[in-house]
Amino acid sequence: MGLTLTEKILSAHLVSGEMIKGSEIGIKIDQTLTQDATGTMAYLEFEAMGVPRVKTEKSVAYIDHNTLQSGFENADDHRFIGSVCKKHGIFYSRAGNGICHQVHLERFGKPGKTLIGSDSHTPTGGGIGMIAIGAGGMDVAVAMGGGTYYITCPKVVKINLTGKLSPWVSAKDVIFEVLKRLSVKGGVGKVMEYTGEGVKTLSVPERATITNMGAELGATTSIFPSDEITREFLRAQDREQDYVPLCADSDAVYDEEVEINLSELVPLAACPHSPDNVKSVDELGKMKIDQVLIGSCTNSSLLDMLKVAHILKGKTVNPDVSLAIAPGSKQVLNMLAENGALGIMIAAGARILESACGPCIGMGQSPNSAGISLRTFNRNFEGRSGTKDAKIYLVSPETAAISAINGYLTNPCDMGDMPEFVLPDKFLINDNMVVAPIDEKDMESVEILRGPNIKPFPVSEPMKAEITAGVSLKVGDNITTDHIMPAGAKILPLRSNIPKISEHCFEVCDSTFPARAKEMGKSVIVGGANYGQGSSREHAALAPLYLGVKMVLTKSFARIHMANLINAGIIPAIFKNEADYDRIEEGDVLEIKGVTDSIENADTVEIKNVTKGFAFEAQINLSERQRKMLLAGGLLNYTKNNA
Ligand code: MIC
Ligand code: SF4
Repeated sequence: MGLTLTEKILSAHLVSGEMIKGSEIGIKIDQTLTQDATGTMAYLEFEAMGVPRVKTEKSVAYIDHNTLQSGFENADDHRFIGSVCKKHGIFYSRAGNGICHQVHLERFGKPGKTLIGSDSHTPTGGGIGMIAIGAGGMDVAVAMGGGTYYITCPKVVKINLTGKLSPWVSAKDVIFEVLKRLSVKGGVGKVMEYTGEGVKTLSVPERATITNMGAELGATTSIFPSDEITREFLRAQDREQDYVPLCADSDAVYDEEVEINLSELVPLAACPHSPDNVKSVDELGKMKIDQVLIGSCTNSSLLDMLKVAHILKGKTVNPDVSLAIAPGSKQVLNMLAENGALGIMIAAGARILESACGPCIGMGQSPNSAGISLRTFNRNFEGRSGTKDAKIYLVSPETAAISAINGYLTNPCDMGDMPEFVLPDKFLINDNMVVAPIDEKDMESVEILRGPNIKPFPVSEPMKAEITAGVSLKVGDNITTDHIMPAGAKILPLRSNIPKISEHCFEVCDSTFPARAKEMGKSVIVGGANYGQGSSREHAALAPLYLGVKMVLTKSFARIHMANLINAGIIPAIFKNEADYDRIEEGDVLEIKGVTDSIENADTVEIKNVTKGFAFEAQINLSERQRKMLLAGGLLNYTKNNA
């Protein structure tokens, strides 16, 4: 029986477990990446492990999220991360060099390698045939120290591409189509593997747009084969030596199959407030818009920007619209400056932003009240833009650019013929903003520079035999980590300070939660299905931990968040009977006896609702290792116990 590409790479990196779908496997990690909003915590955790030099083939720290610097906090974090890099053998991509996923694809990713990153869009690397997975900071810290990374051995979904995209239809529309069909929880426990004749019609940046936004499916990752197009891309990046041809066996067996005929796709948009709320641009009609933002790790490649410049050429941004553009990397921005495309954008009236995440994570450019904003980004969760009542529509760069000119949502296909956009034979290569690791002998004397906002992270205690705790919060389905631990310009600077940031925990749902949870001392959060979808931020587990949350009880969890809860020592429990969700209210007192026994030996725990006077069961379907971790009080205690 032939193997899928996913199975080939995973089994080549397997260090524990067996390749049995649904069981836990441990894999060796070749590369890691961090960004600054999750990086400070990840490096504090790495320091706590006491490993002098990273043991990966390559670890890179990017500064791209917290670049607004409205106070000293972010700059202090950058300085801290820079000094950790110097001391521990990590490449340091300075602020201004670009968004982690874009730069990693350009300069560091390698087909066939494994990469984990403390950012959920790490699967961008699947665009060049990597197994690239988003993870919590603590998992990345362990991998940097040479430790194994654990995942559930995924099912593999074949996404068979046929045909060819019509002019002005974009890679973004491909992933919208997948999201429309599978939903934001359709990918949990699965890898999306793209194959078929249509693959060779897509360039590397287009493939990367698709794998990047596969994160929105909840998938473990997404991957394309590494083929001649990958070779061309790497050659143009002066990295042909990193190329290896990789694909699935012709008789590979997949768990599920999805057919997409690229020729049949039309421009699509994800409507508020979820990336899977997909409609066609035509269906939405000529909606008047207030803002257009082009950029983010999904759509900020040179190819995207060249298309945008072509559309803007000789035009002026509509007087009722604000258009801002953030090229994804210094390489992209520099090339746009050299080939004249940047001049075209400026002349049209675009507001050029630095190469960073910026408005994608609410760092500036919040829309006006009830504003309608078209964005080429990957997430449109409520409030993420910084304006609670804004309506965010996710669209392709082509749709965004033409709409910015017209002032209303426009189908780019109305533009008629499309010129051929080709990637250059050679990208502009200048890695001067990446600080390489220093000589091993000089590393020890490096001083770590800590700012006053950098506080120690909370560590859980070993699990107690009995938990009696009140329900401090009850929420519904599809709660994102942007609900649990919001980002944005005001809160992101607190990422290194868990006591402070926890005051904003669940602010979007119920601003009284932090005080209540603290007052209760110990508490349980009750949630619906797909709890914790979205980002990899472990702050969404560390802040609840700090506030005394002992268990999160839901209908189901998103992958990264569930791992982060276990790493933090919080029990992720799932209602055995979903109807019990309706029988619990905020304020109810829950009693769980024999917690340690159940975690050690059973797949369920019995929970008594003392207030309402009934008992019910919750599942704790965990691996041996996860059970031990919970008993020890989280990954750090567990690692120390085992050292
Ligand atoms: C996001 O897009 O939500 C982020 C900000 O990049 C997060 C990471 C974070 O919260 O720092 C992610 O995707 O993991
Ligand atoms: Fe940055 Fe946005 Fe990409 Fe997250 S999704 S890494 S915030 S650009």
